[in-house]
Amino acid sequence: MALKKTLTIAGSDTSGGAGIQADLKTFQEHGTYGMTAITVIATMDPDNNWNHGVYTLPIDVLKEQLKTALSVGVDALKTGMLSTEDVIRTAGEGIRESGTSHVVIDPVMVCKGEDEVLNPGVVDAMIEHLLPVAEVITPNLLEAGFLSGLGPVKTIDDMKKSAEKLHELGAKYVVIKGGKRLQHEKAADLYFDGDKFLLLETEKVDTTYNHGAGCTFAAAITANLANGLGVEEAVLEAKKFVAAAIVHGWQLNEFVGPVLHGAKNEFGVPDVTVKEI
Ligand code: PXL
Repeated sequence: MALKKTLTIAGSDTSGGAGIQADLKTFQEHGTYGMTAITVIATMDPDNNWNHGVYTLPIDVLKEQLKTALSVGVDALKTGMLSTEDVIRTAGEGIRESGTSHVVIDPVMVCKGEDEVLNPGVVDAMIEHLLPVAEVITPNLLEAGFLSGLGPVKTIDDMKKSAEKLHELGAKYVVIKGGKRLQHEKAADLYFDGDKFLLLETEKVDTTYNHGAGCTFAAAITANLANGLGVEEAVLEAKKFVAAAIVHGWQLNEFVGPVLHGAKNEFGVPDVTVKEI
């Protein structure tokens, strides 16, 4: 059987809920064949409040991985945590040279709970190397604010302005994840295709067990694109997938609760409403 092939260029989350671990689990749940190019290894310190260590792999090791995976050929790929300008440039060049058209850029700049941007130079590098190859970009509010240069994004109106800017910068489709910081009564994400805005809403879930939600959402979009869905449908289905995963988030230890990547297939999906705004 020929499976659709998906690739994640991202960091390893040793705790298993986010990063390439989230991506592979999500690819698998969508029946695609997942491959990886690992950029960094993230560790968490149980003796220091689960503080993250981020260890960037040598750039040649990333290049070898990209050569391996892209020589196979992929139906869709995503990026996640790219920790340095060098890593971003290498990923961007690899993607461009591969000619892959289904490219989902998840511009990870901070891990949940930590508000330091990985490294300030990454913003400009993402604009230069990743936005132009992005079929879909999936920033959270913070990342959308940095990339669009518009500063803090807090409202649906701010999200719309930021989405327009990211589209101008080259991303064909923009999906801004509302998350907890959004001033809105529902959990809402904004979709912009350069023409129309859609608001995707679910009921807010009162949980802190949502580690890996962003990676899982972007990975589900990637797998849906690989499976031949159009972008709008790929995003809507991915929103259902991640909403279910958040509803069934669970406690891994005293520090972290990951989403349940397989929740949609096991338990079904919560309601997602879509309206043009
Ligand atoms: O959730 C963002 C994220 C992405 N990638 C890796 C991570 C994290 C957060 O912990 O560790 C590797």
